[in-house]
Amino acid sequence: NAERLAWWQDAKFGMFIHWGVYSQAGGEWNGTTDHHEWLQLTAKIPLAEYKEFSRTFNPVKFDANQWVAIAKQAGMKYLVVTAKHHDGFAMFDSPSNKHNIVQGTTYGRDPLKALAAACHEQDVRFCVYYSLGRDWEDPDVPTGWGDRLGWRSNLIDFPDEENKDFQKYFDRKVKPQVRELLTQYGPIGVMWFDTFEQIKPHQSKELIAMIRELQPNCIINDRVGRGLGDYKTAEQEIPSDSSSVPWETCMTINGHWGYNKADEKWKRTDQLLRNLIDVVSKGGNYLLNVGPTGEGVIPAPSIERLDEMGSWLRVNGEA
Ligand code: FUL
Repeated sequence: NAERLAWWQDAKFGMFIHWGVYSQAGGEWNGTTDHHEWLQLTAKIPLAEYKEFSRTFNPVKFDANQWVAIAKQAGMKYLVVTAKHHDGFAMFDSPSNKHNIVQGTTYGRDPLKALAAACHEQDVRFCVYYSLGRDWEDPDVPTGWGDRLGWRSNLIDFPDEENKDFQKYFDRKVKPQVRELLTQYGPIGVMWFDTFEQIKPHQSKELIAMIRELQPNCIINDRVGRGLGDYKTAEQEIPSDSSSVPWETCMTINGHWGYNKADEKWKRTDQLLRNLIDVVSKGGNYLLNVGPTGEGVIPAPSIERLDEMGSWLRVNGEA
């Protein structure tokens, strides 16, 4: 474990990228403006309509080399991109499930291929985010717990929450897609799972075993299942003490993960640097998020801040 984690603990600073078909909306749907990567759920969009909307996704300005260069010059050593978020839409070429960017959009290409290649070229570790316990395209994903069962499920298309069978979804979608991610893009630095929700320990263990078999050096975060994985994930907060367990804080650079055009809550560069220093001083990693637009552009205020962080690190740090 320590050996596997060595590069990552040394890396300390990474770029999170929340990017999906939802990014096109910029957070706006039928006059309401606070949506984000949860658009399908929060705007109550039926799957068929969401699929139509996905069709129009065409990030003509997407430039993988530029994205990676932005991360690199900021001093970031790895990049974690949303391969599949809660909408269940694969932002990669997924032969096992049609709800994906190659088959389901005007764009018709695989941006993860380009990002993996650019990362390889620029010596930044390529990592992927995968929403495990929430998927609004598959009929068999019960979410939540107790009397909040169905809390984050697609109950519009699949209302029969009681009869959902996680195992079916796990066999039909999760395992094939995780295998695709681990075999189509060369080395994956981290499999960054989100939302363990209803997964059972034996299923998490099966997934971990598969990852270890395919890519023994791949690091797995704890959201693969309760108490499992290689490191602890903190979201939007920095723990008050250091810890002996490897950990990472992921954080937004403004107020949203996915692109929201009305969000002006940009954190100041000095605050971001203080956060980085705070995290690193406690032995953690800082995974700072950007939310590119539907066209594939990283918003200018994000680029500015990352530029400034990189300049500061070149003078004061080890970047
Ligand atoms: C959460 C998700 O629900 C958010 O959309 C985001 O991806 C964040 C990093 O993790 O659990």
